Amino acid sequence: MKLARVLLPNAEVHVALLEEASVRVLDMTQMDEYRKLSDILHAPDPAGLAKYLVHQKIAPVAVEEVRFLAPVDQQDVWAAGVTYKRSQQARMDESEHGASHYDLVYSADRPELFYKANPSQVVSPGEPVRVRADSNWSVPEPELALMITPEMKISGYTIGNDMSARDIEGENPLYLPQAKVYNQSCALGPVVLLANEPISMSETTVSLKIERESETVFEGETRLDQLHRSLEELATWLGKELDFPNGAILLTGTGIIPPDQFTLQNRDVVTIEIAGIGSLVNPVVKD
Ligand code: DO4
Ligand code: MG
Repeated sequence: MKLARVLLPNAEVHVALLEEASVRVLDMTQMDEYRKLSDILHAPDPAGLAKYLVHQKIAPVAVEEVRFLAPVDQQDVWAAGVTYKRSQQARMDESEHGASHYDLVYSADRPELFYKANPSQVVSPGEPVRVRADSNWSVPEPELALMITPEMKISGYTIGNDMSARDIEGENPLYLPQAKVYNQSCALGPVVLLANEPISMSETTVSLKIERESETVFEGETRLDQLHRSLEELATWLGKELDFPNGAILLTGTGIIPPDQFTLQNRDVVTIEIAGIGSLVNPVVKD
């Protein structure tokens, strides 16, 4: 089952359940404790609750008529790094001084986890992601994102774009927060696939397409089984010694990196597709 935050043609924002070609609005006025998408995601049985909350007085709305919004309420967004071999190699190549850190963290017990965004830095599908004005080498990072409850349980999956300035990070690993955290540096959506059924790591593909003036300038694909750590392991490490009363969203790392000579340009269009979840499409802005 898939849930989403949607903007309806009447300009109202609702939580909705996705059906084949339409969405069903949920009645979030019935129970005080369930007002937001994250309230449902943090409930013991999100799928059962969502079915129960389907609004009986609002007819299904065609998918083409709604705009999907980033599925984030008050959660902080975190990210894991160097979880795929491809990422380990790319970091070592781009790094001027700190290559061995990436090598070590790939196989260490403790993963690399970093703060990525608060909800105000996250953009929705269709909204522009940004390249920093002081970066000349930036890429999108297509990542499976975990929706995590305050008890650190994975309740759903969405698609994330961990926009990254490779030149800033490469100059000095201590610049990582500036390479990763800035306005419009993270896109999420369009929907949350509930985790009541486990995601197939061996069958789920992640793909990235970058278009420039309607021409494809980069395409790549990986599979979740190329991820070097389990999803539960990443969520557990995030929750060690840190509470998330509003839940958290955790990007799980990238397994696709364009060649070193590639950088995003103003007006490029980034499409990230994760099989079984959907496609996250964002234009790029660089000013
Ligand atoms: O170590 C830098 C960040 C790596 C990252 O974001 C990734 O592997 O996805
Ligand atoms: Mg990343």
